[in-house]
Amino acid sequence: MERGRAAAATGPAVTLAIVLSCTGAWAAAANSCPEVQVVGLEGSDKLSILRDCPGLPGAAGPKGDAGVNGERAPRTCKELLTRGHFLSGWYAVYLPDCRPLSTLCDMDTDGGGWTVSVGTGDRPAVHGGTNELRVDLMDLEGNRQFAKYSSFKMAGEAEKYRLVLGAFAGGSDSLSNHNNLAFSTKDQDNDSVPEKCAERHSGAWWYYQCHLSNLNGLYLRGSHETFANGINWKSGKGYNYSDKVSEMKVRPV
Ligand SMILES: [Ca+2]
Repeated sequence: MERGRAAAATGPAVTLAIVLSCTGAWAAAANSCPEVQVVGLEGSDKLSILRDCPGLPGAAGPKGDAGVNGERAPRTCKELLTRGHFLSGWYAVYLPDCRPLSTLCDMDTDGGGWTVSVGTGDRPAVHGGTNELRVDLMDLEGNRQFAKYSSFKMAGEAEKYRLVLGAFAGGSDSLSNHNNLAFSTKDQDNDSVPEKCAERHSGAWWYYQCHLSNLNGLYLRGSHETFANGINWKSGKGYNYSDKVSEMKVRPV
């Protein structure tokens, strides 16, 4: 997936999908309603009104595709894979409130079932439980590198989306040194130097002073003379080479 990008300025979009049933919400709301009130109309009692309740459901919509008997909506790419979806691409996965979320699934790499982060400043949508992390990089010639970590999550807003990274588990590591650091953006300077790493390096990342990796850096298409402001991975092609493709992807363990 090729991404033309501008400098990352947005905060991280974190979606925490917790294991919840996708049924029962309507029933709970209905049970809390007051009783049906029958109100007379000009001496007649034919008009029934539901007071202080949600309106009645509308007419049924068109019939959807048949579901799989006894299975709830898929919440992760890994669940889709186990249900026989072997092709990489965009799928609907479902949030705890049953809303569908269009999600890019990598069903090919390293066993498949990876939920891929897309978009500047976004980090992977993390589902409840432990998720492993994989970073895949590709240069302009199609050479690939990767890094894998036993677990990944981002702390909440109160902790400035601190990186909580598990053990390095293979490939080429340029992220472990960023563990436990807060996320910095152009507008949120949470690094450990007086200047703003996010501005200096044109990205949004878990900077300290400032980085060994910068996957939200500028899309500079290969070698660049400017220092460390591209899509850089220090242990890969270094501070003066911007990879063509960078993907962060998570998979439930
Ligand atoms: Ca600073």
